[in-house]
Amino acid sequence: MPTRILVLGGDGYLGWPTAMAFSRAGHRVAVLDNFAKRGWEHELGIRPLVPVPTLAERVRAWRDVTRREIELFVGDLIDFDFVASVVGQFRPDVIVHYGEQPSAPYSMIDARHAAYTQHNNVVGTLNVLFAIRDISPETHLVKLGTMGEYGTPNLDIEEGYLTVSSGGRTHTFLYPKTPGSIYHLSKVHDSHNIHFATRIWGLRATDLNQGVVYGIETDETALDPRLATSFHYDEVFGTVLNRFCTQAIAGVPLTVYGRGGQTRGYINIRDTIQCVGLAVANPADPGELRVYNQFTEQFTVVELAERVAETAERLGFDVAIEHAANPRREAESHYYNARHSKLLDLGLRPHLLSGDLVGGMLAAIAPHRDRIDHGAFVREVQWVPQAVAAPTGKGRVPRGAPAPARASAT
Ligand code: USQ
Repeated sequence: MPTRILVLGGDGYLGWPTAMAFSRAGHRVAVLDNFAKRGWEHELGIRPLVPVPTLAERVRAWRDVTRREIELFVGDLIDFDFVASVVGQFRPDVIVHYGEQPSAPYSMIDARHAAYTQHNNVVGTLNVLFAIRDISPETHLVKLGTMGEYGTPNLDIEEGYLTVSSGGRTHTFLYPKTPGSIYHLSKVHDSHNIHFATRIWGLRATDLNQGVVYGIETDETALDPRLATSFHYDEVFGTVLNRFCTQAIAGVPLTVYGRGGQTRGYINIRDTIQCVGLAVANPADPGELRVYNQFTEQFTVVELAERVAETAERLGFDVAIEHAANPRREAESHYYNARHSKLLDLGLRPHLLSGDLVGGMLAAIAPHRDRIDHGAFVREVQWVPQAVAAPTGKGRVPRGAPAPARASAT
């Protein structure tokens, strides 16, 4: 019997490829979205590199190409009645939850964007938890968390939990979190709420603490140009390797922020799909919050820039690396050793960042070179605006930032 899988944020960079992969594997799949990400794009004056048809068009294209159906629910996770009605109607065995505002810079624009991000993400997830509790308590929640929840502590990062001994007694806690943005904090709050729901209500959940994702293609997006995913290279929604590859094709310097010793876990988009598949195939028990650290390799930002530059130069591009002033407040040189063995134990077969892989990304980006907006690379969102550093200054008004688009899923 195919599993019934509901993908929240099914219009997004990861949600859409995940939905297609589950559908192709024979599961019954529904996507839910409120198209908030498309609103944020309008708000900031940015667009994905590759044209992305509407979600309804992509669902139709999927039917044309594969003869498979993906069901579509349009609405907002902030609206509990809507969430409850979808859970009641679709009766998912699994909910894969990508339906959040996913950008650290977006959350740091100003007070409104910070409050919006936390309200949207935390309340949306709370509504999902209550809908599962009240309507479908056997449903397994697979929630996309982030490695950034942990921050960069000066000790090894365990996979979810830390056992502490004090005064002759021992207890295991969720690993302490010291994140570096309001967005990452929203995911920390989610993790605590999900932990509560498993401890107090006996729900089953898996929290995937994912590293920085890169990549433009999956097996399913490659089937037809209409199935492309929303690939961003701009300052707000573009993750660093996607930005560096696009900068290399655009012929502008790769923007390493500060000294570039910031170390993070990285994962290919194809491996995101594998990992979510492994989490779905190995459900948590009732009352359990299972936590996986979902990345495959650690790099500093400088190492990433050098890898991209090396491959791009081999392919005939002229690439410079710029050490730009860091708009963020983060350690630029630090200890980092995060465990990530549980998904490997379940059978993850990583696509590692080889020269060929970078070359493949550059080749996929190159045909869209004329669509690259050089203005989108610009750094404007400051973690500590000058107006804050100087006590007499006034609050900074960010470029074209009206009220954030209402709603939730990406
Ligand atoms: N960075 C640069 N130059 C750039 C862009 C970024 O040096 O042009 C640096 C940042 O300062 C940071 C690192 O690269 O040290 C990663 O930045 P990022 O923008 O790729 O990733 P981040 O803001 O941490 O967020 C992204 C996703 C988020 C996810 C997170 C995973 O947007 O949804 O949760 O990666 S993690 O970083 O492990 O928390």
